[in-house]
Amino acid sequence: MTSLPRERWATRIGLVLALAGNAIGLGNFLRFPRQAAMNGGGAFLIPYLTCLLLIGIPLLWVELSIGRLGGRNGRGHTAGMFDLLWRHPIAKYIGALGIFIPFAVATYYTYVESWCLAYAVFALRGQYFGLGSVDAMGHFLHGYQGVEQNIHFDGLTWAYGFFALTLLANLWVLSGGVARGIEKLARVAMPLLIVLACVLAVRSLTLDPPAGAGSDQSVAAGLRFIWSPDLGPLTDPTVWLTAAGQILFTLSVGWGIVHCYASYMQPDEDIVTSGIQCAGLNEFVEVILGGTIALVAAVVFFGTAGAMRIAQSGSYDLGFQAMPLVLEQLALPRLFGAAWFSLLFLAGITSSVALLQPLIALLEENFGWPRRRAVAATGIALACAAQPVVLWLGHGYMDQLDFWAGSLGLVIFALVEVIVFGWIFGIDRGWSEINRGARLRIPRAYRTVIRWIMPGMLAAILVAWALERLPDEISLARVEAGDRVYVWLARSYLIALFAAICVLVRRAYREGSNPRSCTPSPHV
Ligand code: ALA
Repeated sequence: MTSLPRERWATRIGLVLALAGNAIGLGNFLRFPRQAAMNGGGAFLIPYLTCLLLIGIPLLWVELSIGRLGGRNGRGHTAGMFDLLWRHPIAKYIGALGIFIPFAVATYYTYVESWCLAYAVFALRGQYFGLGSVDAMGHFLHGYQGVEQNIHFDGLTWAYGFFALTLLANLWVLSGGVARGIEKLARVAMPLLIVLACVLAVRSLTLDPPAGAGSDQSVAAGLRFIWSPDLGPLTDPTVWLTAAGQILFTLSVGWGIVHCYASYMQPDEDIVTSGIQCAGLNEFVEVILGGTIALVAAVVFFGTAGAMRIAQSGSYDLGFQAMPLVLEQLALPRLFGAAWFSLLFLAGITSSVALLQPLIALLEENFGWPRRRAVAATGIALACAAQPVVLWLGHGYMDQLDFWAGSLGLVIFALVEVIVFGWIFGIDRGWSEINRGARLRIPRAYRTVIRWIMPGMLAAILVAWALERLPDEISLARVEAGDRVYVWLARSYLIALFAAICVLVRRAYREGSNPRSCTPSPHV
C-alpha cells in the first residue's frame, strides 16, 4: 500500500522559485541591511558567510530531506514528519513547533507586508513627498501605524484597509493550492522581484551625493562600508549571534516551512541541487542586491555614521524612512518609490504564503478538510490573532512575537531537529536520505557538520542568547511599566497558540485521521 495521493509542484523551476520565494522576504531587504549596518558592515559578512556554510546550507539539506521523506509518507507538516523520524510520543509535539513558529510569525509578518503595499500606493500618489527628513518620515509612518496621532492619518482606517487586502491576496493564492497557487505566484513574482531589485541596485550604484555632501557620502564609501572585511569584531559573540540568527531567518530554516514545501516534491527530487540553488538565489538577492540598495543609498545620502544611526534607531527606519527620502530625490520619484515598495511586497507575499501552508497542510491532511475550508479557517484565525499586533504596535506586542517565535524559536527548533535527524533518526539513514537522487555529491565532511558542528554551534548560540538576553526579557528590565501588560498578553498568545496546535495534533492522531493509520509506510 502506498501513501495518500499528494499534490506536487508542477515543474522543477517552479519548485526552486517557490523555495527561493519562501526564503527571499522582508528579511533580505529590511533585516539584513540593518543587521549589517549595526554590526560594522564588512565585519558582519565573515560570521554571516561562515554561518551560511556551517548552519544555513546543511540545515536546508536536512530540512528538504525530512520534508521529502514526509511527503513520500503523506505528511506535509513537521508534527507528522517528526513522528516518522522518531517513534516516541513526544516527537509529534516537538514537530508541532514547525506549525507554531510560522503561524506565530505570520501574525505580524503579514501586517508588515501590508505596509509595503500601502507605501507602494503612497509613493505613486506622492503622499509622503516633501516631508524632507528622516524624522518627518518617521511621523508619517507612526501616523499610519496609529502609534502617534498626527496630521497625516486619521486613525487606522488605511492600515486596516491594506491589511485586509494583503490577507485576501494571501488567501487567494493559497486557495489555488501548491502548484496552481503558490508555484504560479513564485513563477511570476520572483523574476519580477529580481528585475526590480537589479534596477534599484543599479540606481543606488549610480547615485550622486546630495549638495554639500561630506567626503564619506559616496557610492565608493557605501561599497567600502559593506565589503571591506574587518577582523576586529570576530571575537564579539554578539556579532556571531546576530549573523546566525540572520541566516536562520533569511533562509527560512528552523521554521518548519522548508519541510512543508519539500513534502510536495517528487520522491526522488534532487534536493542537494535544489538546496544550493535556493540558497544561492537568496544570498545573491540578500547580500548583493539587498545590501547594495539600502546600504549604499543610505551611505550616499546620510554618510556612514548617519546610515548606522538610522539603522540603529528602529527596525523599519532604513526601509520606510530613509529609502523613500532617497528615492524621492531621483528623476521619476513616484516610479522608483513604487518599485521599492512593490519589491518589498512581492518579497513579503512569497514568504507569507509559505508561513501559512503548514497549518493548512495539517487541516487538510489530518482532518480531511477541503483546501478552501482549510485556507478560510487559517485566514480567519490569522485575522483574529493579528488584531493585537495592529492595535498595540506601539506597546511592544509585535517585538515579543518577533523575539520568542521569530528569533529564539528558530534556534530552538533548528537545534532539536538536527539532534533528531543526526542522532535519533541516525546520520547513516539521514545521509543516504539527503543524497538520494542527487546529481552532486556533498563533501563527506558535512556528515561531521550535521552531527557535531551544527548542533554545537546552535547550542552555543542558545546558551549565549540565554545568558545575554533572557535575564532582561524575563525581568522586563527594558520594558516601560505601562507596556508590561502588553508583553504578557503577547506571551500568553504564544503559549495559547502552541497549546492549540498541540491539541490539534493530538486530536489528529487520536481520531486516526493521520495518514499513518491508513498505511504502514514502506519508505522510511
Ligand atoms: N525568509 C523570510 C524572510 O527573509 C521569512 O523574510
